[in-house]
Amino acid sequence: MSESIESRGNEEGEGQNQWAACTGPDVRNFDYPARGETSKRSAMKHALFLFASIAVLLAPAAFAQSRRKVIVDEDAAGPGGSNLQAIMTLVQSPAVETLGIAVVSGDQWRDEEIAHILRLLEIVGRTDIPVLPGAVFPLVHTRDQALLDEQLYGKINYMGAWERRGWHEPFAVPSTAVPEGMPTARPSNTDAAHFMIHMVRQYPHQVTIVAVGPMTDVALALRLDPEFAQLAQELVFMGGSLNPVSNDPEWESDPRHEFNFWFDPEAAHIVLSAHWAKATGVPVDVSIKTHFTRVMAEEIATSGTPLGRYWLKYYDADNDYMWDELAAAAWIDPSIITAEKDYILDVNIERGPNYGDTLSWPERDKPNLSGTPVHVLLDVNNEKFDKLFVDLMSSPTPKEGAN
Ligand SMILES: [Ca+2]
Repeated sequence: MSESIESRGNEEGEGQNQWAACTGPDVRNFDYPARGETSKRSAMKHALFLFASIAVLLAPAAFAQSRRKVIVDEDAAGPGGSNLQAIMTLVQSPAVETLGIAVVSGDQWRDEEIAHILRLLEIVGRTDIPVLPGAVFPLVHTRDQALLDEQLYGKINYMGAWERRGWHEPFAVPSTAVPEGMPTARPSNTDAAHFMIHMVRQYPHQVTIVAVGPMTDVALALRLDPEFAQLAQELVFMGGSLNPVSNDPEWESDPRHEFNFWFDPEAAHIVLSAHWAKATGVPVDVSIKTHFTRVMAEEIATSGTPLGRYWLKYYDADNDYMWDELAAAAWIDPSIITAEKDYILDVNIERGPNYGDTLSWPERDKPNLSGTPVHVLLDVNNEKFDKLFVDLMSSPTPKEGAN
């Protein structure tokens, strides 16, 4: 048998989960309280946290406690590209504690994506950060439905894992699809939704969820734990499209079509209908104002780090929008954003030509049943954003325990 891992199933879910047979200890001990125990547990945790904080004040590592906690949920296709660059924007920041990296199907199937992010974590020496397998399939949407819709309503310009070009089965990880080399590191035994729930309960109101792929995992967490949205500090997502100014054919016939929402419309509807403590969205409108240039890749590579060499090696001028990096960077430094507006957002889940399209209303026009107003980011200071990104990627990767 070659290095390729044989196909183990089909889209209907038959076959074996590539990462399900992983063995070894979980990276976190779970202690999941029943509903109603949250406030008691929070009070106890608060007391413990206070005690720990005082102890830390006396310790030289006091700075470590001030780092902002994040879980990134990403469709981590690679090698290189926006998904992995966004994850590393968070991992590279000394001000951020990346609790875990959840991986969901979207741009590629989940198992191939897991291979890409694990290999990258090996390259930068951060395999201590848990990688959590998320949803392989959207809640309702299927590839067969998308192919049928294409016949009925016209060409769909981008289908991610469902593309005909480069197609492989969901649970296959062909070595040809992972040219950077197959990882030896393994993902966590814990799934993405349970990990996120556990973390927001362990650190109530302190964990930001950066959801920069389809929203399947976040929707599952919301359905499993009705307090999830309120216990998270903030939701930051890349998704949706309002009125993008672009000649790109992806939005020419349908400017409200955006991939993350369209791949799993029902999940996005669940997430946007939830009552978050705070929600921030990065739509296509502002994403397409950003470009990762070869000059930037070459500048990062002069740092001489393995990460710098990796970005330059896998630089792709045909996919240069910095979709997800912008979401991560704007959370780290909101001053890179120059225009934003609150909208109520939702997704069209009616079957038909506009299935998966973005719906939006300003506050004054909102429907009665609606979720949290979303701070929608609409413009960016490119010079400041590019500098932040290049500086982060040119820096040494924070060591284990420091991020
Ligand atoms: Ca993504």
